[in-house]
Amino acid sequence: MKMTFRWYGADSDSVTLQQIRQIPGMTGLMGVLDDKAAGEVWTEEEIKAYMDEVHAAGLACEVIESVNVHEDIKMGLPTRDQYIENYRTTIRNLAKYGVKVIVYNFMPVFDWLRTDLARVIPEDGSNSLYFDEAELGDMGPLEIVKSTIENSNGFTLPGWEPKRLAELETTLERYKSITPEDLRANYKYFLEGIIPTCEECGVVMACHPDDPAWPIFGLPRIAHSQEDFDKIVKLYDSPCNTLCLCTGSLGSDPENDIPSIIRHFGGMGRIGAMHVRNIKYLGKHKFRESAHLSSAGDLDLFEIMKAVYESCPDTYIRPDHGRMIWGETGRPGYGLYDRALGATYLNGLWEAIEKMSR
Ligand code: DNO
Repeated sequence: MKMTFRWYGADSDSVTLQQIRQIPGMTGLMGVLDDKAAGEVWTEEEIKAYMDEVHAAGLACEVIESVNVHEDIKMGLPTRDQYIENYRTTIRNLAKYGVKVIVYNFMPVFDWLRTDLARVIPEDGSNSLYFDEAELGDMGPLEIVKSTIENSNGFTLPGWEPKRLAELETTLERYKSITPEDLRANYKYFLEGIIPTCEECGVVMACHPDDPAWPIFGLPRIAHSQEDFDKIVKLYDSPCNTLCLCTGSLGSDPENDIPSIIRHFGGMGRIGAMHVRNIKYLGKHKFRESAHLSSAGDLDLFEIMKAVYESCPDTYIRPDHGRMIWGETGRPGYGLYDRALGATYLNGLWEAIEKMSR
């Protein structure tokens, strides 16, 4: 298991590389070029500048996240071929700088979605990301986007780039005639376009699950259960077509048995990366993100790490979103302290599992 940390770049992260380097056991990053819009080529110069900075700080960066897929690809528009070509160029460019895994998603319009970015946890006064479907209904898509941007402390959030959101209304309208089957067919077309390139240059694609793990605003969503991912891995049968197993996204639906899903896809060699965090269920389609510790939420992190150990021990892991604690402010979900505690806890579980398995 390689422990990593998400970092948005010196200009758009409240956390520094030096701080990340000092987290025990931290080997590298899941990096991102935060200002790239979906569909744009990530140029060699941009990638090199990011990598040089990361390497100079003594960290590796073999995983890149959020190479976002243009909506025209998801909607199957004729303009998709150009965007797929751009995606191929980005894959080649990233491979030249040592990238082995690309984490992306195939969610229409929205990446992850929450109704509150800083819900106070009454027990200890910290705050975390929170979701309540009832609040979502009251707000509607435009309002939720507006409030997400307004409450993100000035940081852009993954998948919420302003350029993409400017056309929100038109895009939502267009999706009305797209069924989950259409979306899957468009996904297949995309994979047929890019996986041969991945095979050529040794890069694995890892699809992030829908977050939360059910359809929202009537949009088609096809990546939130074992059954969904069974279909996805079959859309293009290649070891380069994998999933990024995000415990908190899949885990937002209590029906998803995370350790068993890890064993299922890990055993097939189809887990390219993992995001590990915990969730506290508060009712149907209502949850908040908790500290990583098993007893703080409803997921069993020991069982999760054990399943990783047994079925995909070499995967990349990052502690996922953290709460805001000790007065820290920053990008919601992406402060330093609680994610560092999360990494330390996961490393502790790992050491115990490893030694007990000898
Ligand atoms: C949320 C992240 C996601 C993830 C993307 C990958 O915090 O886990 O935004 O990076 O879905 O495309």
